[in-house]
Amino acid sequence: MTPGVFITFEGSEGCGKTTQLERLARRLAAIGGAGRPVLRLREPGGTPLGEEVRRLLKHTAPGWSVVPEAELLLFAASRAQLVREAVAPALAAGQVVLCDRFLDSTTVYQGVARRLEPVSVAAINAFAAGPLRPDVTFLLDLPAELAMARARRRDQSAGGTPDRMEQEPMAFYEQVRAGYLRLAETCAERFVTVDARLPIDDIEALIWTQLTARCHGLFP
Ligand code: Z5A
Repeated sequence: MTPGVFITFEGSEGCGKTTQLERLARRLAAIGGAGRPVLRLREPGGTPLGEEVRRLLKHTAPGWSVVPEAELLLFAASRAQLVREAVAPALAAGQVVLCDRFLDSTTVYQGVARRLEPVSVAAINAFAAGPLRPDVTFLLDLPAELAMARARRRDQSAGGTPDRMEQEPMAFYEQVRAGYLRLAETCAERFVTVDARLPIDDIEALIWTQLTARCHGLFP
């Protein structure tokens, strides 16, 4: 483990990552982070440059095309900045870093669902993130239709419309889900897969139990 603790949340759009990241941040705040400051980040984004890349990726001007290769490199650019500007310094200072998505998203969305060559995706991930990997990754697993329905309900109640990444056919999100489940099996030492159909409170409790067990007494 790094001096700090790096925790990431993964899963399809609408699976509840942000909800659980916020719940975990609150729990940690309630115990004063067990003496460690808590930093909340998201991908794409998390730095001024990354937030600009996020805007480009999600709200591409009408009529623009974004080829999968360009999309991959934009996600990687945001991550390269985030790792060096925010994640690595925070971990070196012993902080707890909570990140809404990280390089597993690229492995699955660009490598599996967009069908880019996995070897190239892995090489670009390695270039962007260097050797940094999360200590624990919570995968919130939800059938694609349920996940999209949740995301749609949330967008409608906030008066928003689907962004560029939310307009793929259902088969795309089914591939995302299958890709994540395979990746979690391959990297079983750091992945915790959670049934995201459970009530929010139950998922929160489960994540806390898993985290405290895995971090060997770091958090009481
Ligand atoms: N992407 C990529 O392709 N490659 C990459 O390398 C990276 C990202 C880093 C980022 O979108 C997009 O970029 C994403 C992947 C791609 N695109 N897609 N598709 P984003 O950051 O805007 O959004 P997101 O990360 O996909 O997730 P989200 O929409 O913010 O959803 P969420 O955080 O997982 O869910 P939530 O907001 O916490 O919950 C959604 C709703 O469900 C909300 O109303 C909650 O109250 C409700 N909810 C949450 N949990 C529950 C439970 N347990 N039961 C019932 N209802 C619940």
